[in-house]
Amino acid sequence: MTTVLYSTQAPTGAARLSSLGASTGTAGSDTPGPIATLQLDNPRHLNALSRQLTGDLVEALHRAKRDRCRVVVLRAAPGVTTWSAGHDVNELPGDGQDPLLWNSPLEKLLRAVRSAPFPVIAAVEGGVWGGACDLVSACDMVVATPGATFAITPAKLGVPYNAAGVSHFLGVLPLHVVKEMFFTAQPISAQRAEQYGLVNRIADPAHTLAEVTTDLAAQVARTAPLVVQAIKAEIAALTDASPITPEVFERLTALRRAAWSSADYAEGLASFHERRPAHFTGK
Ligand code: KGA
Repeated sequence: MTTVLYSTQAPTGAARLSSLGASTGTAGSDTPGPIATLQLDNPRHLNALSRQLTGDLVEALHRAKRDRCRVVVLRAAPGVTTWSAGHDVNELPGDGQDPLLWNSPLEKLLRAVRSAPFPVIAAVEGGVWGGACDLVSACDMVVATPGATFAITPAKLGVPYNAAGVSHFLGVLPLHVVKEMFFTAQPISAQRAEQYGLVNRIADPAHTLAEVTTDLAAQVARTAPLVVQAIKAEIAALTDASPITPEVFERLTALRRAAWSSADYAEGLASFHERRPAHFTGK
């Protein structure tokens, strides 16, 4: 059972969603269209970014590459109130390990989006939480409904976010907004996200999110794919560049280790499971 639906379509054609394993072309054809749509499809778990769902998304991105798609749309089912609840909290380690290791499933997914040879457009409806906000930030463009919200929640859960993740947010949002979002863990509206440049377009009520997103994707699909691929790689290389000395890296790691091995980390996870606010003591 996959947790992602996959389809391709021509810029003017209708999408036909299927489970990831099934063959799919544009409606009425077996030839893949240039626009691939990946739909998060685990509503029972609020599309939490579990090992399975992140793995399915990476596989779907590979498939879009094999299908020679020129642009990918990443969305949830129409009408959801939660686009994704973020990292699957049940899969965060409780045994003194770094919760966000380089090779963790979410990190692999973020790298797959950033290194994909085509633009990935997030089509957002509902709440985007924690690691899902990182995923949306890793996308190349974002279209949102007026009611969409975005929250960066590690400080609410006691999870010391890693420097790579923080740098992703610094790449798409102003400094003080990043600080506000990390330090308060409160959601910001789609309107604020658009004002800051995280969101490219808000779908106005006269058009559906799918229409606005497909219109944007169709424009990308008509441009020169090798140029788009090269420029995406150039932008990634230029925005990834952040000089950190080994000493600074070690200091940041020590600060993070102190957090993930603290009683507060256990308290953050316990508060989530017990559905109560966390009481953090700094120990
Ligand atoms: N991981 C695993 N299960 C989750 C989950 C998550 N991130 N979020 C929600 N669930 C489960 C929840 O335990 C419940 O399970 C079900 O989904 C419905 O949630 O039915 P069960 O077995 O009890 P709920 O809370 O009843 O739904 P709701 O009232 O509609 O509220 C939806 C939201 C999204 C507002 C609420 O569930 C919520 O606040 N979730 C946590 C959001 C969050 O803070 N995510 C960040 C996860 O951490 C993360 O990404 C990292 C790595 N980080 O921040 O550093």
